[in-house]
Amino acid sequence: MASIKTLKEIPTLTSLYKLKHLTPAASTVSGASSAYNDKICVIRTDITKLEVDAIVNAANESLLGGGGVDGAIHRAAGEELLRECETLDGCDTGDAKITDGYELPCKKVIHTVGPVYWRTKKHGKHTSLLQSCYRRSLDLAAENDCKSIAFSALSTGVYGYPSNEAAATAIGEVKKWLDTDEKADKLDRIIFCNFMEKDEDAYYEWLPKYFPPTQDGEKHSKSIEAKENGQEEEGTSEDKMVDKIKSELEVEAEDQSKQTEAVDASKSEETGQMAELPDVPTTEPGEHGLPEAKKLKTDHDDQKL
Ligand code: AR6
Repeated sequence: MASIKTLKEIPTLTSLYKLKHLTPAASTVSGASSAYNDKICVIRTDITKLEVDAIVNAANESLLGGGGVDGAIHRAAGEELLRECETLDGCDTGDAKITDGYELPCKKVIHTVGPVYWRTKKHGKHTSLLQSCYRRSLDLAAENDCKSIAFSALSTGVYGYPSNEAAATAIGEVKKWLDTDEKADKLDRIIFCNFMEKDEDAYYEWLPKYFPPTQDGEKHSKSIEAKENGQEEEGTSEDKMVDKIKSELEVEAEDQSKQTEAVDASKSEETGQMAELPDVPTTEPGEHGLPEAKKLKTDHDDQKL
């Protein structure tokens, strides 16, 4: 069962570059910057276990719960969340609304409604609607004094948005938001919380294109490499923090390798509602120990969910 993760246990891009889990991209997008590498995080875990200020739910227009991450959030938050959602009068696709977190470890839940891919693509609206979900959620977090926000991979489950396209859009919009006015100062951490390997892969591909490592990060990578080669050197407190995350991730990866139970990839609770459903996780979150950092060791790469 996944345990509660505090901010300290969620690695930033800076840490991931130092650990060499994240590798620099061959080419970057125009305007790429490492300025936010201490703010942006990526993790693969159950979002209901994150002790952050706000988590972002991939809801539907009714806001009255559903399957996927929405179902997991409602189950973990308890009945009171539904009671508050009933007062909100639904939510348009591309918009977002905020509630308390109730029994969740986070303070607030931001409910946003992502686009149904194949329906909105017909009208060329899929990208702008997904961008709007990220922008509105970030605005709501900032307006409500939330300093840390964790996004689920909006629309990539039942709503069928291809993971690669969704990750590029999400990362691009977050960067644009951070680059606007003084908005970057309003949030300390923005976490991309994935659940499926396909989404994690997409983020690992796109994050380095928007947020490349710094020169300093490269220097740290070399110092870790030197340590691994037995060349001891005085460790800074930052190095110690990286070492701590590294050993935690190694334990988790080891647990994962021992785990024989496969994730039940049966259809979501909404299969009756939508045709051509993509492969979405429906296992009760926490029933299986998803690895928080599959990227730690390549010997797990063939271990598909
Ligand atoms: N923690 C983090 N991510 C999760 C979790 C979890 N516990 N469970 C699933 N995901 P989906 P959508 C990921 O289908 O595509 C609901 O029924 C999942 O792997 O939850 O926006 C709503 O009520 C995927 O990457 O949301 C709507 O009707 C991501 O969450 C509809 O589904 C989103 O998958 C919304 O569809």
